Amino acid sequence: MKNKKRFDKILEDIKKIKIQGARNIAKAALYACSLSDCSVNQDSRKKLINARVTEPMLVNVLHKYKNLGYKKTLAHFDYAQEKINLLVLKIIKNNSVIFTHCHSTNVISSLIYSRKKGKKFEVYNTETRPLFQGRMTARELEKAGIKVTMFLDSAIDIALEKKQGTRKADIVLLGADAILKEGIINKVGSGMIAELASFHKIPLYIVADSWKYSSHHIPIEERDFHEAWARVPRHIRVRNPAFELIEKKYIKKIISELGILSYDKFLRKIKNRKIYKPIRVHSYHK
Ligand code: RUB
Repeated sequence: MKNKKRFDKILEDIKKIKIQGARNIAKAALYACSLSDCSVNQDSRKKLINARVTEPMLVNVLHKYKNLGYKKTLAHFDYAQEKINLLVLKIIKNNSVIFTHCHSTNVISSLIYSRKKGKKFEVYNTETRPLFQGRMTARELEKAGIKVTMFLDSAIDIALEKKQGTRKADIVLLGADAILKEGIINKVGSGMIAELASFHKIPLYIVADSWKYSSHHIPIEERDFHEAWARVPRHIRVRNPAFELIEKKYIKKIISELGILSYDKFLRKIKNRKIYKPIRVHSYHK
């Protein structure tokens, strides 16, 4: 396949969520960027940035590509994940119940790593309508020998609290699409999980690569309502927001390659880093 065709295919796969999750999207965009050299080709750069608007890691990675090139930028993904794995291993207690939502590679990889290192725990997760990313999570964890129980999104309270035969969750681990000054953005449903976890006194940890940080305003993607109801009767309005903000007050710690840090410590640490200086990209604020 010629580079242009490959670029278009990756772009389409990102838009259609065949490639999903902040990290996979950023990785794929980095590769696509290398195919069309988007450090000079502004049109390709814009197309990638606008493919999923709630993904600052994608923007940060394209910015890094300009300075570091493809291989060095790519190397960051594994470097950060390895660090995160070691930290998550530390906080997981044997025989615990871990709750997660949607499909986060930062979370899943660290759980699989902990399992490989001999930690025994089980995972409760949600199906994550309308696109059911939770099923992918359940399959990947099960394949790695982790006991998984999947719940309907509307059964989150039952999954978190000891109710109707469930165990109380010990911790909640959520990924992030964006880490902002005021809180993180993650898959819709995460806000309800954060509030319920706080109500039940279950600590919520965000497991996320620090390259998801942005000092910009990040728009929340609203997707086509047909994803939620394909043949919706006329005159019924369906909303399909893909993400939502979780205020920092609900977050116990952020686990990134920078350490296990309180929200404010994370922000202080990140402030001095070059990559996080405001990145000027046309159309980013649309
Ligand atoms: C995926 C999602 C994930 C974050 C983090 O949403 O919300 O929790 O992107 O993922 P979608 P990762 O399926 O709409 O892209 O840890 O893999 O970066």
